[in-house]
Amino acid sequence: MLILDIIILMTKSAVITGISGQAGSYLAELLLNKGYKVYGMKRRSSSLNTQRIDHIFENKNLELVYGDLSDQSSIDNLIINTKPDLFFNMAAMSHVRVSFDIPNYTMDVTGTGVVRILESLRKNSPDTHFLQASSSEMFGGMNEVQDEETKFHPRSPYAVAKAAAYYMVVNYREAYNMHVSNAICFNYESPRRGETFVSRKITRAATRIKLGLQDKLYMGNVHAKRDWSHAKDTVDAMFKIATAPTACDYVVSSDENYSIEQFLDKAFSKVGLNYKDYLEFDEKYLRPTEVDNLLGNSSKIRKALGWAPKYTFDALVDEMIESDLELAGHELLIKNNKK
Ligand code: G4F
Repeated sequence: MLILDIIILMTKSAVITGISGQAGSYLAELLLNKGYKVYGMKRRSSSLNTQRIDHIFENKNLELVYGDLSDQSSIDNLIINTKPDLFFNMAAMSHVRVSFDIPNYTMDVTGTGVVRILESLRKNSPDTHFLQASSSEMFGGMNEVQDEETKFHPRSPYAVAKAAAYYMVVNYREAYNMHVSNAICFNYESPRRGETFVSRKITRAATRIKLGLQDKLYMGNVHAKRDWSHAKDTVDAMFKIATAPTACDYVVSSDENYSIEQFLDKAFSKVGLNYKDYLEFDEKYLRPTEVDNLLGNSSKIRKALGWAPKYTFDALVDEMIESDLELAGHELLIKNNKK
């Protein structure tokens, strides 16, 4: 056997669905740095949506494969062809507000999509360790500190789909003794966060307003509270869960929460502005049922797997503002050059 063949046989491999998303891209970096061969599943789209992984595109250990959680054959092919050591499901229709407009699609992708993966793993690669990116949205209306014992009370089609997927993971673990786990992730943010989620919407607006590119910021309910982490800390927890000796479900949170208003205050203050001078209410951003208060207790993963977040809330907002100031600066340059 050639040395190259031995190296290939020894190299661990991982599949990431949703690799072009915020968390998928950080997870890909983490796994490549640890020497994994990474297969990223991405959806076909006529417009380019790989900006978050462009910087690792040339890495010979990264391979992108077209697939979709609504398409069983693409999942089967990926699993049969790769038989990965680890499988991370980061793909979903992940926008809570939008899930009220497209509930069937949300259920199919965010809920049933997970059944498709689990069934395929059971039949084709039962020793693969599987990690489901579950969501704190499943706690929904539970207005208490939330941990692994807290009851679910989902308040959106998205949260219902995530809860169904969560229980499916638990069932496959119990029924087939597979290494399948849930990371119950509270909100995770970063400069790579999509611009329609509240944190990035705020940091984009604060920096664009600062540079005169925008006048107002239209938002919905700013009184809800969220427990925010940096996406890098969250994917670090996911890796620890997937590679732990025993499969289990863990809350992944910062254990602190802040209202959207506090986020606004912090972000605008960092660029020397008062958010109250720019904030306008628009009811189109309200949800038929809101989740008022998310606050995690992550002591289980801290004790069992030694995980702890590295970023504070302040450092997270700082990094987002810094990055969006640079982006707004580019926008301004382009705008001025067009004149
Ligand atoms: O940023 P958001 O859209 O995130 P949400 O709904 O908490 O969900 C995110 O976190 C979950 C984990 O807990 C994930 F599972 C999920 O996929 C997603 O990543 O909204 C946060 C809060 C909500 O209370 C919302 O009503 O901000 C409030 N909000 C107020 N105005 C707004 C706006 N949200 C958005 N997106 N846009 C607004 O203009």
